[in-house]
Amino acid sequence: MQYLNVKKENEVIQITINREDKLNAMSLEVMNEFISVLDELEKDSSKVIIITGAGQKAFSAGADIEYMSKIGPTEAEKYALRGHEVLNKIEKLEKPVIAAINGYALGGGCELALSCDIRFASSNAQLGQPEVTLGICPGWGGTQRLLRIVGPARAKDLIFSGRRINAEEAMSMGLVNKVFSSENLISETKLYAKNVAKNSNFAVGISKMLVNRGMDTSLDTGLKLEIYSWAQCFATKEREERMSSFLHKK
Ligand code: DAK
Repeated sequence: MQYLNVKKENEVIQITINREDKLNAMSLEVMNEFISVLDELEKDSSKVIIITGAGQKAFSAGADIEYMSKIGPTEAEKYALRGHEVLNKIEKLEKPVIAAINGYALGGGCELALSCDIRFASSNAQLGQPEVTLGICPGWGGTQRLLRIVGPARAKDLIFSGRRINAEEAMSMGLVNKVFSSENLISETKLYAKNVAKNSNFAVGISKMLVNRGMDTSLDTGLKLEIYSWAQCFATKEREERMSSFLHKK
């Protein structure tokens, strides 16, 4: 891998976008590497994924503007499809994905973080959807995922103004879950990930699916889906073992 650094620590995988000199902007190559890594992670025994950016300055400054400035419609279509494919894969992966936002998360970088389940930010993080300043609207799900996370009024404020917000403001609107100092962001994120990894990955994975599906369905349908999913947990050996351990005070 040239643009992604993938590190495995027990059941936690850390993916680092490795283009520090370009503030981890995401070119087509970065997206292609994401597809390969995510395809592997779908099948392997990892339990929690962390995504971050190389260096202290950026999670990702977004889509690669230099690359976009040179391409025609054929490449643009490929780029658009790849971007959506990556973000949809992250969202549908039956394992929690945490964005450790260590600086700028702008445009496509913010959209990448939005496709993750949980967002932790460093105190120097800056988030935003500045696409309108470049003459485009958000294109990797920003209008849709931001809306679902912070609500329409806040999403419109961020998208129409293109303004950057700091970690504190992002937290006040529920865009990030927690803020840590730059030095502690990765260690705290790993600690959190390790704790999640101790739980049943089947139960965590199915819960992720239920919450995601619940955002786009009626309460009645969501509750029915929960009943069937809950019942499925009873087909797992792990559920049996975990309940038995509790009863035997192991
Ligand atoms: N793309 C390419 N290179 C970038 C970049 C980007 N997004 N952001 C920064 N860089 C590069 C700079 O060009 C510079 O490269 P060199 O000149 O050193 O070779 C290097 O990274 C360092 O950047 P700066 O010198 O600008 O660093 P500063 O500290 O002065 O400023 C900054 C940091 C983050 C404020 C600034 O770099 C900045 O404003 N960057 C652009 C942020 C931005 O507008 N991001 C949104 C990009 S648009 C699509 C779907 C979605 C999208 C596109 C297509 N389809 C459906 C096809 C998404 C669009 C976007 O994300």
